[in-house]
Amino acid sequence: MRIVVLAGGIGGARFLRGLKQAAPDADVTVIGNTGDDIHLFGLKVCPDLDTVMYTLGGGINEEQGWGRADETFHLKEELAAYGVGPEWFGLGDRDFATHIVRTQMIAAGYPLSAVTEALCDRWKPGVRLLPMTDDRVETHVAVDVDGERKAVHFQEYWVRLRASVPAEAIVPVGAEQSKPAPGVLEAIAEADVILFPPSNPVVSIGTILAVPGIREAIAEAGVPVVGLSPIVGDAPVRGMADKVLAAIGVESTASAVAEHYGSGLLDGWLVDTVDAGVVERVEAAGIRCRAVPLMMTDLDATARMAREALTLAEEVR
Ligand code: GDP
Ligand code: FO1
Ligand code: CA
Repeated sequence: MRIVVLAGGIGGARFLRGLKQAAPDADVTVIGNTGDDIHLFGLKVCPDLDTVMYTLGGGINEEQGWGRADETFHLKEELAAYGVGPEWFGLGDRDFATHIVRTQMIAAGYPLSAVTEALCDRWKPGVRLLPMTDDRVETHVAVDVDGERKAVHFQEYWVRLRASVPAEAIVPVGAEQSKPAPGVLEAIAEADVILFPPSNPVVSIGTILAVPGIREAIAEAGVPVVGLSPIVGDAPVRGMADKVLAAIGVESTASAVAEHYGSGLLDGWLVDTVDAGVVERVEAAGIRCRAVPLMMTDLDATARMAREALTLAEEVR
């Protein structure tokens, strides 16, 4: 079975671990969000691709969900001693090596997709990890700081400001001119099922869908598209997805997110059992819906979620 998964960082990566346990023989292609990418200290950092690669490859800091296990921060401290920041972004020594290799290969002319493949040669994530595009796309957030409107990089909004200032717009800068990376449209066209893990609907999956051609390819693939809600009990399970949903005028409920994707894209939607009350509403929108436990508390629970998603895919096929 060929499965395509659109993934952000932590939510996507943890779900993929469960999917690999649930369907060990499946051929899984992950289309990763690169809108979170940021250039720091002259290096290209791809947080969501790295989170997927480290999580599936066994190098992730499990508690934090991003960055490397056994990490140290000597390089960051030395830079800070020179007054060189930003200090608000925690790049560790081990993680720095990834960004150095990536930046060096890009400077040598390799596209991000080839670089990602090379990095995965080391980590062996057990999935085919493709960036959504080889082109530069950067999510910016229009914020209001003391009555003044300005645009900040998504990482500055998320990590430095902790989404504490009102976001007025979320803009994937460069997306309109970007092209899907090699293999992305082919993987979608050849998929037997397409899954939206419980990733951020706006700045993870929304950004991937903003690459021209990807949304259309999914809608036209003619195979089941099933998603899992990142919103449980009217709030994100972790992070601040409610803030970016508000910025695009979508309520933080499991049903509103399903309706936001819409029946033109989604065939099936899983909500948590605490949200069983919205099943009827989602079905009225033309999307088959089931309420099942959706908390990724451990690998077995996550694998059960993946199995439920694949079962729902069979039902809507
Ligand atoms: P990010 O790039 O690191 O923010 O990760 P993603 O975009 O892939 O996923 C973020 C989303 O994962 C958040 O909106 C969370 O609500 C969701 N999430 C995290 N853990 C869980 C969980 O155990 N269950 C569900 N249903 N969603 C989760
Ligand atoms: N998230 C944080 O909340 N604080 C950090 O200092 C931080 C550093 C960081 C470094 C590398 C990396 O791959 C990810 C990192 N993240 C950090 C996570 C990440 O940038 C965001 O949580 C996601 O992009 C949000 O979608
Ligand atoms: Ca992310």
